[in-house]
Amino acid sequence: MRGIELPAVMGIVNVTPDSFSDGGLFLDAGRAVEHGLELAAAGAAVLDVGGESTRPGSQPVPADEQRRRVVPVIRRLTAEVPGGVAVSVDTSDASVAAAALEAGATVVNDITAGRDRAMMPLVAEAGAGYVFMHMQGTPATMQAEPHYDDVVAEVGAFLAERRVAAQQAGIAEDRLLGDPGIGFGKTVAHNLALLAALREVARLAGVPVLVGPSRKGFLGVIGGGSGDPLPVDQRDDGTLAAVVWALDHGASMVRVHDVAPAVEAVRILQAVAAATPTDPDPPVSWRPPSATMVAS
Ligand code: PMM
Repeated sequence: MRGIELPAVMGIVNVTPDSFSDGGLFLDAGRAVEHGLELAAAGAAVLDVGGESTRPGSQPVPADEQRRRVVPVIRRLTAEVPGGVAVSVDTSDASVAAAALEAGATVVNDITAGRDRAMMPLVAEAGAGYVFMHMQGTPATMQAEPHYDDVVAEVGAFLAERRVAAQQAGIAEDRLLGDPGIGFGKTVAHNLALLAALREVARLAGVPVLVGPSRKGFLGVIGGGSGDPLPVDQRDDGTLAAVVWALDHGASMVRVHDVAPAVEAVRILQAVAAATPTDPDPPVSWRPPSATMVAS
């Protein structure tokens, strides 16, 4: 896999009839490719091609149908993006991952972090990149009653354990990205706790972290204030807020539908960081004058 400078933006190309925010839009391979080319032109470093919706309540898509959806799109994207772009396949099925790698993908994005026992050995053998994500339950049931005693510690420990498993399977550490799995078996409060403690999650994971807040339900709930939750098509501003927060609190990659604003956010955060002086003599305390001092 070609090295990717971090932080970076992963653009979402869902070749599905029912993904929660763009279901049906890009089911046709030609339209999916066109969309992927647009995301690459907008600055995506990785294009994540998926043939199975994982929205809450969704049922698994058979492997042959996933392959039918993603393989032609991956083949064309890897051939047609000027200058090349890394393509990942969003699947938890090793046979789909194998076909995608064969078609030119160089990364596997596995939302189950290796529940298919063939997945990690396959990725190791191919020398591919591997995104492994935390999820409580399965997409069909995960939002029924998510429960954690300490969501940050539990998700962090899971990612640490899966990182070790990936390394033991032979995947090089510098090809791994961990993902706390925003919205996958998590309440609004769980998602917020994970974002708030993202640096700690990354520390526990022991590898760079990818975050995928794009258009997810918690943004609708919070963005809507005390009124109704915002519908999916009104969550892009909230997504950008979450992206900026994540990038500024330890995320190395963000997975989004709307790539251009996230790329702009990366540029601006990097420019501000580069301009931030390192103060040789920082103030150690500040005591506003008391009322009596001001009077005298
Ligand atoms: N979210 C979705 C699908 N795949 N993969 C990773 N690594 N992280 C995520 O947060 C994630 C994912 C669901 O969103 P979509 O249906 O809009 O793609």
